[in-house]
Amino acid sequence: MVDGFGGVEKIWMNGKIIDWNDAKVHVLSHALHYGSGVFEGIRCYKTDKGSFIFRLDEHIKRMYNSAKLYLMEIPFEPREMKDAVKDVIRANKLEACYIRPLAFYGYSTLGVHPRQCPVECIVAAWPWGTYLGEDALEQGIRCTFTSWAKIHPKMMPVSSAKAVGQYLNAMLAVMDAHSKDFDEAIMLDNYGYVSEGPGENIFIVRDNVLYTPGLESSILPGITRDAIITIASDLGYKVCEKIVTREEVMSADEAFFSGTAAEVTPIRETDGRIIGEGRRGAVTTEIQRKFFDIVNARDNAYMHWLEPCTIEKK
Ligand code: PPE
Repeated sequence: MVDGFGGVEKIWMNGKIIDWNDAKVHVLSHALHYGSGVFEGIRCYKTDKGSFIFRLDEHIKRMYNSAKLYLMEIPFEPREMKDAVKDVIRANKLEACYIRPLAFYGYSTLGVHPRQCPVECIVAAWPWGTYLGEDALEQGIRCTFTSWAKIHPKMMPVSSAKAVGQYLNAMLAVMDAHSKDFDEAIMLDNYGYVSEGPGENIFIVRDNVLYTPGLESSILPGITRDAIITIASDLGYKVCEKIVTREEVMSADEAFFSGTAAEVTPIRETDGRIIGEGRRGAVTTEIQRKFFDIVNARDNAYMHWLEPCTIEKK
């Protein structure tokens, strides 16, 4: 008997809510051999006004676009996938959780071309606290520039698709950082410019202006990144998407990661260089506070980013 993450008991698989322990695939499934899947990471927040899923439509839209780029046909409508997300949250009575939809080529034949392999879909959800450690959101984290370059869009559609196999590149980066006792890696692109973290976008602050690498730097254009650009602009900050060099990160007044799992995580050091004052800076604090106000339904101006999900109390 396997325990579900955080005691979760149910998973949505191919249209049905089933027991966590029954959500299995054959070892000769195509995705296991070739990384042929597309996925999303979404968060649902428990607020004073009920539970809300952050930017669900945008995540579902990105998932279908990821599938399109890999010529994969998801055998459910986006509307059904949205319902699946809510169904799995409700089935587990999860007031706050991380949600993982995944579509992948399953079991039929092997060989790189997926041919008649069925496209299988799951949506799992479980409680997931801070991504980069207990104190990360307040104290900030220590990063290293890994020597593993981010995959270039000429090699795979990294700037639009969130695909399973692409994360081998990210895995090497994280393992490299951890082996050197850093909390997280920062990846450079094929040309040596700053790209992103293995699972996060990066922002720096200099003289009260925010800078973040653009699409030309092999980034996944994160939905949180998009939210941060909007939030910062609404707060009156200038936000500039441009090529960012490693030394600009090292010399910045502040730096932070953004992402669904990472939320807004300050970066306080890279490779022995203290960033700013070595702790969460003033601009990061203001943006982070606004972000948490928004996801916790405390800011009426951004309620259109929140999808309600009513959950029966346990
Ligand atoms: N870049 C990459 C490579 C990435 O994987 C993510 C999300 C982001 C940027 C931020 O995108 P968004 O979540 O839309 O703001 N990474 C997901 C996976 C994390 C994991 O460890 O698994 C996430 O945050 O859910």
